[in-house]
Amino acid sequence: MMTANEGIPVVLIVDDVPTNIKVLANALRHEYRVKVASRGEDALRGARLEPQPDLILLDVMMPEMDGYEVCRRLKSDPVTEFIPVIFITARDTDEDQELGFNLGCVDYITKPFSLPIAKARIRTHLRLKRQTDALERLSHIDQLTGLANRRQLVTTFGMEFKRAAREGLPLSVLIVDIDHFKDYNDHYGHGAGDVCLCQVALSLMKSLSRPGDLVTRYGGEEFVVLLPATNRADAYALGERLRENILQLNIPHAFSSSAPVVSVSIGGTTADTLIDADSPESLLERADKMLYRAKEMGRNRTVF
Ligand code: GH3
Ligand code: MG
Ligand code: MG
Ligand code: MG
Repeated sequence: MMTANEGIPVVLIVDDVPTNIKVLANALRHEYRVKVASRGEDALRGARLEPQPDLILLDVMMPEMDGYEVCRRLKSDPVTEFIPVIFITARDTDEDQELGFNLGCVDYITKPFSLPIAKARIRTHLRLKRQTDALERLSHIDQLTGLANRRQLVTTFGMEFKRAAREGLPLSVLIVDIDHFKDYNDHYGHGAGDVCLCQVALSLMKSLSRPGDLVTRYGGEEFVVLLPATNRADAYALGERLRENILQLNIPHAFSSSAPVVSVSIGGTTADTLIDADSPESLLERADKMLYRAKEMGRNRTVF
């Protein structure tokens, strides 16, 4: 997955002829951040390096690796596959252009070309890229709390699960559920309920310290915390810390039987080494069973 650039778009120009690069770079550098490469290998490297390009202008005829091959490799690398490519080339037959589009380019500009028209097409594709990035970001974020959402959890959990299996590392999961939240809504109002959800979300986020940890809003008043490379003892201790930090928010909840303030129950599970029968779903099920037990035992506690 690639990270989107904030602010000025980054354009990578790839051409083996320095004057060609100069012409394009001069035309674009006032509007964009320009990166250049004169060889296919350098282009592939430059496409992976931060800041990643938002658009690649790709010459076809180059010694060693030609532009078509560069495009093929960009599109088969998950890190670069979504960067739009525009060919700019003297290879102008229908077959050439068809090949270019089949390889996944978004546009094909034949030389000689009109600079204003090329710039207009570049602008169009950068606008589309910005819109796609914005939608991509939104699709993984919960609107109310700003946390990652369930869709993001599914993606990340799948990746972390595979990684844990490959590297033989433990993987822990927590489900955090607000206690008596229906009563909270009923007595304080839905608006106050929303504010409470945001405060709990922020507390969870702030309580996690490792960059690999992920906290997501899983559903209404339920949050799932994914803890890669974390053993049972550490995951339990973290659960207790999350729970205590939420208690300490001191959000009054006069209608809760577990505490006079908003509290959470946490169900957790750890796969020390993953076995064949395990899956992200089975781990979540186990955590959910533990959550149920925590509720039964009186809430405001962490159960593994
Ligand atoms: P328990 O202690 O057993 O978890 O009880 P509970 O009342 O928290 O559980 P229940 O599942 O009965 O109720 C969950 C409540 O969460 C009901 C629903 O109205 C509320 N809720 C879910 N999503 C939102 C939301 O986005 N905003 C607000 N304000 N409330 C929400
Ligand atoms: Mg060339
Ligand atoms: Mg619930
Ligand atoms: Mg609840």
